[in-house]
Amino acid sequence: MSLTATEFETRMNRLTQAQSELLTQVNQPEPLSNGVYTRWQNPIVTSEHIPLSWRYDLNPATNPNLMERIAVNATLNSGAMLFNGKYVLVVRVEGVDRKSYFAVCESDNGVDNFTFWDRPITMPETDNPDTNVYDMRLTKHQDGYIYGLFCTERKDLAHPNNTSAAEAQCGIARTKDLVNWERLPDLITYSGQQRNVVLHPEFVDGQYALYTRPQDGFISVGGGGGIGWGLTESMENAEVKQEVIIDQKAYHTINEVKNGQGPAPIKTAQGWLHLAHGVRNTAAGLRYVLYAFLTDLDKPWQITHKPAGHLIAPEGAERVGDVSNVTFSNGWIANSKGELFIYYASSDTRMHVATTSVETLVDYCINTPSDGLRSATSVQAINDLISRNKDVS
Ligand code: M1P
Repeated sequence: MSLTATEFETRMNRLTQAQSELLTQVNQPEPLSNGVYTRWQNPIVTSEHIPLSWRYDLNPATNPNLMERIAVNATLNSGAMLFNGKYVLVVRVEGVDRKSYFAVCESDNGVDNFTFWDRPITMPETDNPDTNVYDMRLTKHQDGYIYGLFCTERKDLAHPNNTSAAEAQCGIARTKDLVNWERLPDLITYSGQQRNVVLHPEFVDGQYALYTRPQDGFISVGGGGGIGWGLTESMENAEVKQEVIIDQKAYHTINEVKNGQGPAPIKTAQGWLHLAHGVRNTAAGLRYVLYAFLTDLDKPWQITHKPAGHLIAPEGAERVGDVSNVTFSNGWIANSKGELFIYYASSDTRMHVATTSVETLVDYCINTPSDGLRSATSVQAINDLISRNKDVS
């Protein structure tokens, strides 16, 4: 039984109306923040934000019941930048077929009304086609290009009979307009696999600088891991011959299992401001949280300040999704007023925003005690604070 013409039109109107209400919904900050950052109440990009014309065949002759033909499972880990005065996200859109692709959406104010551009990004491929691409980090580099570094995942041919065996490497593309992308050869490193690779925005010693994340396997970083650092003479044939670990994973911390650089760092007078994710194990599985740190202005590979623990961890409804107990960020935007928009995904399912300022986050990095790695040192830090507070009253 097909819909009548009137029923088809009514359904079309209802779908259009529902999406229009979602896209024009005003977002509000949470009323009381921790003083470091403020979460905003509504998720900013969900699968329901994806344009109807990407999901529905709108022709009554070929889709008389106006069924969704190509559904979207999740909108997650998004690169971010200011572009032509708009707050722009390059969203990882995951279809119900489990394939991810990139799509650009924009907002005037960075906190609501994110609307997708006409079409998803058609990302060119190398001679070795990608099975899946995801988690793009955008870097507006000194050389004039906007680079998108992302994970390209392919079947691990060393294990032909294991249909879960995958290999992650760093795909590289560049653009000037976020629509037309030039695909460059994948990054060559001498680690088994790579994910969470990020391009530093400035040349260092006349070379391109990369934050890497060497890993032995697809999920497990194994004996490797930590946030790495390496230089390459060109991005056209990027090759990091030597990786050094600049932020180790460490026992009984938020990044005991693994970690990874988030977006490209932001330059401040006090150093480079970084956001990263840390992963620990729990009886309920892995827990992904976000943390911040500062590196030296002239030596971006040297950490100068690193607060203990997480900056952002999943809360409330954020805790549940396709991969629960995850916060992940690969995009943030500092505007000309120094306001900072942290874009993060919860539980590999939808996008959120938290706002702060660059100045506030630098203060947080410099003045939050670092991790003493033992319960006794944590108590010592609290006692020091209490003592100083007694002098205040
Ligand atoms: O599922 C959580 C995250 O897992 C991976 O991150 P990492 O490489 O640090 O383990 C990625 O697949 C990421 O996309 C995902 O959000």
